[in-house]
Amino acid sequence: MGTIRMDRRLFLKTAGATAGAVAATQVGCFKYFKKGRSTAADTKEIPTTCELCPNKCSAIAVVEGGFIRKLNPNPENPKSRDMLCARGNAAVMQVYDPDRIKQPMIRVGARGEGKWKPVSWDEAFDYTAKKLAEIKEKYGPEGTLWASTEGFQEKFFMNLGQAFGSPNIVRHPTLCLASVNLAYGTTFGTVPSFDMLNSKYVIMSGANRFESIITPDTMDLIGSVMERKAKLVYLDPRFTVTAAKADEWYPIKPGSDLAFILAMLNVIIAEKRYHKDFVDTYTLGFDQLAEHVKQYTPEWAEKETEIPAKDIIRIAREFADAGTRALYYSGRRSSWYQNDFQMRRAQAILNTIVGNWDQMGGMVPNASLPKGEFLFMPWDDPKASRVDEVKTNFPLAAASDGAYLKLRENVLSGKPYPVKGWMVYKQDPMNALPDQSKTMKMIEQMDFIGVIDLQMSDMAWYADVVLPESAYLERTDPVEVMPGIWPAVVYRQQVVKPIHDTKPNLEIVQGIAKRLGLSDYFDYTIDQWVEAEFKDLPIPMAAEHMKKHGVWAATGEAHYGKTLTPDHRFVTKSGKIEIYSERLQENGYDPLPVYTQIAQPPADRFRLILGRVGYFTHANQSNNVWLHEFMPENDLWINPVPAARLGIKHGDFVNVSSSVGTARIKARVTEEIRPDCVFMLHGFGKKSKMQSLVYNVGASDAVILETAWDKVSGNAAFHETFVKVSNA
Ligand SMILES: Nc1nc2c(c(=O)[nH]1)N[C@H]1C(S)=C(S)[C@@H](COP(=O)(O)OP(=O)(O)OC[C@H]3O[C@@H](n4cnc5c(=O)[nH]c(N)nc54)[C@H](O)[C@@H]3O)O[C@H]1N2
Ligand SMILES: Nc1nc2c(c(=O)[nH]1)N[C@H]1C(S)=C(S)[C@@H](COP(=O)(O)OP(=O)(O)OC[C@H]3O[C@@H](n4cnc5c(=O)[nH]c(N)nc54)[C@H](O)[C@@H]3O)O[C@H]1N2
Ligand code: SF4
Ligand SMILES: [Mo]
Repeated sequence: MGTIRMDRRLFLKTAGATAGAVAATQVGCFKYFKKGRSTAADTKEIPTTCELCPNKCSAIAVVEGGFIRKLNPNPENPKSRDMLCARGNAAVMQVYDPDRIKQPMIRVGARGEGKWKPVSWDEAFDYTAKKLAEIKEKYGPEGTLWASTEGFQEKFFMNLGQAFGSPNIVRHPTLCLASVNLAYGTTFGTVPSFDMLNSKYVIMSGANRFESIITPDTMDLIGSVMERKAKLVYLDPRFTVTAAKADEWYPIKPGSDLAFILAMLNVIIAEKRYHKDFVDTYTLGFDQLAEHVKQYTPEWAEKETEIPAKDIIRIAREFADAGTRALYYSGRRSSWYQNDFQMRRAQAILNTIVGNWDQMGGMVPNASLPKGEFLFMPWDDPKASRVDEVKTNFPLAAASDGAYLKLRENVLSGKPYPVKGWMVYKQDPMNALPDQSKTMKMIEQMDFIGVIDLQMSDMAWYADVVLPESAYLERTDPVEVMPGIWPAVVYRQQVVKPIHDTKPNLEIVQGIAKRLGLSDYFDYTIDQWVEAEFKDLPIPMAAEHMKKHGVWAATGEAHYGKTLTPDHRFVTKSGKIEIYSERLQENGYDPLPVYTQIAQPPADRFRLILGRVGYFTHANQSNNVWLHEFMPENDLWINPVPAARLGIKHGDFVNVSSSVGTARIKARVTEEIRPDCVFMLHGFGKKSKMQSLVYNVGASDAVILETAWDKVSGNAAFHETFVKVSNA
């Protein structure tokens, strides 16, 4: 089954277009294609950069008669490795989506009633600025919240929040990768890349790379694992596509990966299979580690993980024998459990003791490339401190990103001060945060909500004003450096003119800024910004090159071992790789990863776990007509044993309920999941009627997920919710 799914799901360099031809006729989008039919003479190929997920692959748009006919991968980008995934192909339908927001709109009915007045941009800007100014007058600039997710134009939005004077910029990392970044950062002083292409032995906790696409890791894993140059050991309570392709798959007991890693450390140290020279030269605290892991035997770990001790011992030996070419892959979405930080720290330590740091086939510190900067007028620092009190709650976390779930608690309690305005860019907090009813309460207590999006997300549906951004294929964005083992600079240029009355984010920001008297801070055009960035690229005729190629990467081999000189100072307190962390200890955390068993579901409940498929990004591509065809509705994975006990048959509707909500969804009875868990995909059960394909279809997990976070990083802990399942 995994193989069949794999064929359909992944790397559909052409399948996106094929699927699209069918879907487009079905939903009446065909007019865009017919209207645009033209002769080959006016066919243009314009390089750009995909914005459908965080990877930013390089693409080449084929434009005929002013219409985008298709997107091709751009082979010049070493990060995307000549690949455009199904979503990347379907970006065409982001432009021609009949459900797109086609002009600015102001709410006229009650929030969520769906009554909108189309307005001019002047009216939308006047209204937004008036509301923000009223809040500033009453509560100070800190009474506003600026929430956004990564994207090349995100910086302009954050800059507006800062120029306005708000300390409350909150970004997506504490819903995503904050704990893994903090764990590797604490250990090495930086977050490395993983040289999967050259690795000989890869272990993955979750990190479903054959579906949750991260470039270049996904393609490199195909190169190494599928061609059997590397062995892949995969731990996941579900049988994912990655499990299907792995050499060994263990349906690990959820939340016990730390026990598995600690037992591997135990074996490798007890059998003296670690890299002694590396440990002696570059690390701090190995002796304390050796003492600490004595208690974590494979036999003990077998009880925690349900992975046989003999396999843990064998895997530990094989891993250590692969030496500097062995990798315990970090994963990206580390918003799993309340002890996530320590699980990721243990991975980092395991990688350290086999000496894979800065080695071919190991963890490699990222290389970067220089680029110029546009110098704009700076603003004063905000006077108030953050509403989420990051510095006191999570002293080691990246304060500039905020801590979203703690922030929501504080906004709801009105302490330390009231927040009454919420600006949102490229984010759907209604679906990205757990416990939708809490997010609804937060919405209800806001005096004003403004959303900048392309489509009527659930968040936009509850907003007061909706400011439609042009799709990435309709705009020019800032130049970005993609650090990595093979770093690249990428450029996104306008492929077609906006087909509706939309604007790029910079112009939306400028429209609001002007009315707030903040124009001086945004006194530039996107072309001036981009020209300044081109300036320091170390290539002749940089602007011409980037416009023609869309990407520039240094040629030649990767350079390993740059940090492997005994006098190299790592950016840690001691200047060494910190196996034992005094910094953690000083801040009241365990200096070495200590195992504590996470809460387990009672017999009548299941743990709800999350993940992705290859053809949707988060909650936001399920309404894309080409992608929707792959999965028109989500379902609940449930193992046949508990399903039989509960009288649930494949295809039955079931109610899934937690302490915060209930969702109604179809059951998918499958052996591809452990009996103690259930799984559902994100992006369905939408409240927005302007997401016509997924409005009220399937269910949203955000309704049932409870609020919990990792103690060190503040990252959401999405896998701590227990649910009851019953026939609906
Ligand atoms: N197609 C696609 N690709 C994407 C994205 C997307 O939305 N769609 N999003 C991108 C982003 S922002 C991110 S953060 C990454 C996320 O990518 P990953 O870091 O790979 O994370 P997920 O796919 O969310 O979850 C990984 C797996 O963890 C498993 N799991 C759950 N609990 C446990 C446990 O206790 N132990 C173990 N070992 N496994 C467990 C789940 O079943 C799931 O299959 O993907 C990126 N790539
Ligand atoms: N239940 C649940 N919650 C999760 C996760 C999960 O797996 N399940 N995953 C977590 C993770 S890892 C992450 S990274 C976050 C992601 O959470 P979000 O950032 O909210 O994710 P998206 O759904 O990708 O995007 C939100 C909005 O951006 C809009 N958008 C897309 N492109 C553009 C653009 O060019 N301009 C503008 N203005 N808007 C655009 C989309 O239409 C969509 O409405 O969610 C986290 N929360
Ligand atoms: S992985 Fe797919 S969606 Fe993400 S940037 Fe690359 S092509 Fe676009
Ligand atoms: Mo993420």
